[in-house]
Amino acid sequence: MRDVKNHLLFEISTEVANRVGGIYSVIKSKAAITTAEYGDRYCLIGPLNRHSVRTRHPPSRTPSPYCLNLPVPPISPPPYIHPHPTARFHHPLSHPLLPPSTPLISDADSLGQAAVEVEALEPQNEQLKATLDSMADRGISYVYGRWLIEGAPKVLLFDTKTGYKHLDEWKGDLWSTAMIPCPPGDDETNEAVVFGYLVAWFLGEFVSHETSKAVIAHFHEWLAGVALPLCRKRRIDVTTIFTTHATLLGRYLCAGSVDFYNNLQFFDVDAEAGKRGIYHRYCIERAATHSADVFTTVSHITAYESEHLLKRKPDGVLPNGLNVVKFSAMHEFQNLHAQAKEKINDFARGHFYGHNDFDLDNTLYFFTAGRYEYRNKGVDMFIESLARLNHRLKVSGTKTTVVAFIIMPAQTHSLTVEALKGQAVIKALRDAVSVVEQGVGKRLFERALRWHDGEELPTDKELVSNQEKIMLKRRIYALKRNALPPVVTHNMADDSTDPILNQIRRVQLFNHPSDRVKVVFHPEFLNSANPVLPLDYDDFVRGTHLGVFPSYYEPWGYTPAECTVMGVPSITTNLSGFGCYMEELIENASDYGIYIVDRRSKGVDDSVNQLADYMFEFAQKSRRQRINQRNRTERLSDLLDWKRMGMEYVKARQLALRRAYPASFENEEPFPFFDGTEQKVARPLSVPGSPRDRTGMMTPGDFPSLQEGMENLDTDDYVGWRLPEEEDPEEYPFPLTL
Ligand code: G6P
Ligand code: 1S3
Repeated sequence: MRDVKNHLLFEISTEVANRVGGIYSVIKSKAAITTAEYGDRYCLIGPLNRHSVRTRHPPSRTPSPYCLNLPVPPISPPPYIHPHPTARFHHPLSHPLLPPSTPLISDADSLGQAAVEVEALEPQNEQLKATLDSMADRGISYVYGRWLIEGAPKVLLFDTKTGYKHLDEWKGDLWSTAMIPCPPGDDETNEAVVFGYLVAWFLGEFVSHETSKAVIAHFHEWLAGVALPLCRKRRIDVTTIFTTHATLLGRYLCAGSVDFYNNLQFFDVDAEAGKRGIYHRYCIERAATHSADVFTTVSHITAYESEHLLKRKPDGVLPNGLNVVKFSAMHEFQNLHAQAKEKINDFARGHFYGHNDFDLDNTLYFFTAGRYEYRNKGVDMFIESLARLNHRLKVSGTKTTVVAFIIMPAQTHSLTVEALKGQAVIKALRDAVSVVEQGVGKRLFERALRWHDGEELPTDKELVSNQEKIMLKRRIYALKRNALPPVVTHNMADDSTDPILNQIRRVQLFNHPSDRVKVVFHPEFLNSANPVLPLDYDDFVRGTHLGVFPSYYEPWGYTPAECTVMGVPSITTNLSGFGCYMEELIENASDYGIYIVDRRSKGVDDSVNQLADYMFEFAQKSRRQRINQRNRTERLSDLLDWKRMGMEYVKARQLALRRAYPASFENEEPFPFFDGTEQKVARPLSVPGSPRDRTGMMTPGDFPSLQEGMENLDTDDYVGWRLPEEEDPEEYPFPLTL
């Protein structure tokens, strides 16, 4: 009988060491707690992305044959990694496990992709070595090593290209064993098939070598799901978990114009998938769902959706966490806000040059960000609400200005000349002022040295030279501009049909001086090397006042969660997993800077008004109120920490082991998966309480949360979390600039 206590864990996803979207964030941020729990019994498996993986070889030894398992000459890089002219040396300052800096060869930067670093290793585990050797003998290449992130988990990255010679055979096999068709011309599905067959091959061989310990294989999303029906058909002795982070049909249906949530139980799923040309992909997703020992998803709302679209009720919900870094003092994150906001102020000075008729000290920065899914991510609703907010702010006669950023990558050619010019003219003005400052200082100093009793102090006219005045005037004239400040920072590949631009045109938010809401669409992800808005995403978020994410389809939604841990209030919806989770957990979440728009029971117009109300209400807050609210928001971050969320994964794995090896648990107490209820976070002390009925489940599906029922377990690290007592707002140890 296999040892279930010291079981091994493989976690499989196409986003292992491969930045694509939200699943990458899940896997990367969770690595630290999973390696803390499993140590070397944990290994992530993914496909090798040649463009973004940099492989490091410790300099003291010959490059490991387990990096790509090809015969590698002693110093030159493995054959597929092309030395890049800008190959750099990397200093792993933050990683205690790593030896001093070792050379890295990269071709990632030139492609503009996020690079990930893997230190190649030889497997110490005999069974793993035997399995990999056997696959290598049959021509399969891979990288095995440590992913150099917090927790440094082991990773096995298969070079799927080396499996393509079997593609036709494997597609035929998938049809005969699981009745899953694979039409030609779908590269993504081909990739999923090759990866799935490699993983099933690996797991099958591995458990034939490793016969003493139980093995859990945890798969994420349909793209990694092909191996699941294969494990079942081949009776591979592993226990499996499948977590879906969205459903294929859900994403497609919501992006159209259907009333998704009211019709979930009525969709003819096969026909809908067929109409959209994704029937074969849907078959993979559904087969993975039904072949897994344990099926989970990331939120209750997606659980409900999965039950109807994938036809299996999930065994539980595994909400997404974050790796929360706490500051020792509250004011530290407040200071970071002020510093980052100053950088956004610099951008605003340049972008709105010639129209800087609003006071930056009385300006609020709102933003939305994410993948460009216009309707699913609620950008349509955001822009409509901004127009209503603009109207209400104008009518109220306020001096407050809102600058609303939309950060969503689209097809672009380059930054616009206007965007670059804006920053250039401001820089030229700043340089000119600095030259004048130095000149005036020098002259004042000299005059002060020669000053005699009764003599007048020099006047401005004497201190500023004519030449300097001319230079200043020229810089000031350069600030003149006939057109309005642009809405978009880049030249769009398809300006006339872009949905965001068209919506902005429709509501006429053109950055007119009379507008109290200005709009900036930045159709590219942020990074600190950007000449126009030189900030990394995290720093940008810190500098803003409010994140706005009115999604229609959002299984979880990392963007508002990230805002929360950075102490930035945000607006989300009760159609997002995160919004539902917070609503269920916190009484009056808006007191904590989590505003939840009702997109479930209200009509579209009412939801738009509610969003506009929230933004208007926020714009009325004094600076002191904003500071207090940020403190409260930041205090919620422990709620989202993997130390707490990770418990759901622990429970899912327990369930998988119990289902596959019930005999090993015969004498054990039943594991309390679904009983009990979560303790709610009470209102903050400074806000008067109002009773609220919190009974009833949040989705009609009535799904259990694996988190529930943990109250009685002896897991102090994870549960028993209490909101820290609120500080006296009068005694904050930092200046309150009002
Ligand atoms: C932080 C800083 C304060 C600053 C404030 C501005 O709290 O510590 O010094 O006054 O940010 O807040 P605001 O909401 O106006 O950007
Ligand atoms: C999915 O990524 P998305 O943005 O396509 O998975 C994420 C991680 O679970 C989740 O946060 C998001 O809501 C899903 O939609």
